[in-house]
Amino acid sequence: MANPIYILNGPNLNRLGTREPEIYGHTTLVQVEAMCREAAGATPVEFHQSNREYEIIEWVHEAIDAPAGGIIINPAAFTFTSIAILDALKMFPGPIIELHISNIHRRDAIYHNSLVSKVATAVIAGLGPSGYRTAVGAMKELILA
Ligand code: CA2
Repeated sequence: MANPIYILNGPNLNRLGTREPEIYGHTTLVQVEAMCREAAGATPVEFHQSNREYEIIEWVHEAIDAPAGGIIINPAAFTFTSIAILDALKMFPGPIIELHISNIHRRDAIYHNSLVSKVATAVIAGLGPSGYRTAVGAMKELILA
C-alpha cells in the first residue's frame, strides 16, 4: 500500500461554500474531500480540518511519523502567522504543496507574505476548490519522481 497523502486545512475552511462564493466558490469541504479521494485513487488520503493551530501541528507530526508520501496544506489564516506550523513542516522530509483556493497575491497585502511558502515544494493558488484535485495529481507525480 502506498504511503498516505496528508491533506490539512486550517481555520474557517469547515465553512467553505457558505460565504463569499465569488472568491471561494460554492463547493463545501465535504465535497472537496470526496474530490481529493477520487483524484488519489488507490493512494490513501488523510484529510483533516481544524480551527486550532495545535491540531494542525499534531497532524504534521503524524505525517512525519507515518511516514506520509507528501503533505498538501491549506493553512488558511495560519499561512501568514504561524511560525509553529512552519517549524513543524521543516521536519517533514517529503514534498509539501501549499494550496490556496483564492489567488492570495491578488488580494489585500495582509495575504501576501506566506510563511509556509518558505518550506513548500510548490504553491497552488487561485484555481478555486478544484485546485485540490490539481494538488493531489501533482503530489502523486512528486511522490513517484
Ligand atoms: O484561498 C484560500 O484558500 C485561503 O487559504 C483561505 C483563507 C484565507 O485566510 C487565505 O488567505 C486564503 C480563509 C479561509 C476562509 O474560509 C472560508 C469560510 C467560508 C467560506 C469561504 C472560505
